[in-house]
Amino acid sequence: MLVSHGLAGLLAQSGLVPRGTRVFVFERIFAVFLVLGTLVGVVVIGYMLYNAYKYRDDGQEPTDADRPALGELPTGGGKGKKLFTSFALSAVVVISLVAWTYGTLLYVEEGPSQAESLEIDVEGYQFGWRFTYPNGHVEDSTAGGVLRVPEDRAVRLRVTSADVFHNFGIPEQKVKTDAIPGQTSETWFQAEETGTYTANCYELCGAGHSYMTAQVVVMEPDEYREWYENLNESAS
Ligand SMILES: [Cu+2]
Repeated sequence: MLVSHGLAGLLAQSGLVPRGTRVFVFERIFAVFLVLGTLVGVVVIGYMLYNAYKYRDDGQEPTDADRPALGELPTGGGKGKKLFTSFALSAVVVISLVAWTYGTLLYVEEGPSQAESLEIDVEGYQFGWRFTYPNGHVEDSTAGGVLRVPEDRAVRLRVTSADVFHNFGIPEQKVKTDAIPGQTSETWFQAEETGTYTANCYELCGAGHSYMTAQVVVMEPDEYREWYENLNESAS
């Protein structure tokens, strides 16, 4: 654990770990796995086809020299060099991928600092979502309320539930976390574009589960500030 933490720390400093919104980070992870997976696939399948062709049936009877003797380990040619090289290469690829993904996900888990983010409490209930802003303003999805957030600003969500297990997620923002009664799960996201997104419940929670959606409206920062300040005035 200590070793992997140290490794992750080193990776974080090296600049190899992608930093940005969740959407950016998860897209980067997908791209890295896709490219490496394709590369490994091409090498493995290519080498297999090459050997299938090289050692194809030429119509001749195999001689005893072609067969391994009893107790002899097939070395794969080159006195085990090939075997060792392929094993070492796979180990390097797998270990680097694990370390890199671990470092990247540590960053995603941690998220931006509290000082620079907007905190919103999210409470799930059968069957809707309640959003509470720092000034005490409440938006309730079953009463037509929406989750309003500013563009380009980190939003920290403190998610809980009033009754049964729910799970809050906004697929377009690559954010999803448990909503459990008596417990608070923290997560974050940062929307890069204004627009309307949909939040869903991802834990089968009863007959109205599939209707347990909420709109997420990402606004221009100025527009958002105006909306938020007007709330303050009408509340006081
Ligand atoms: Cu639910």
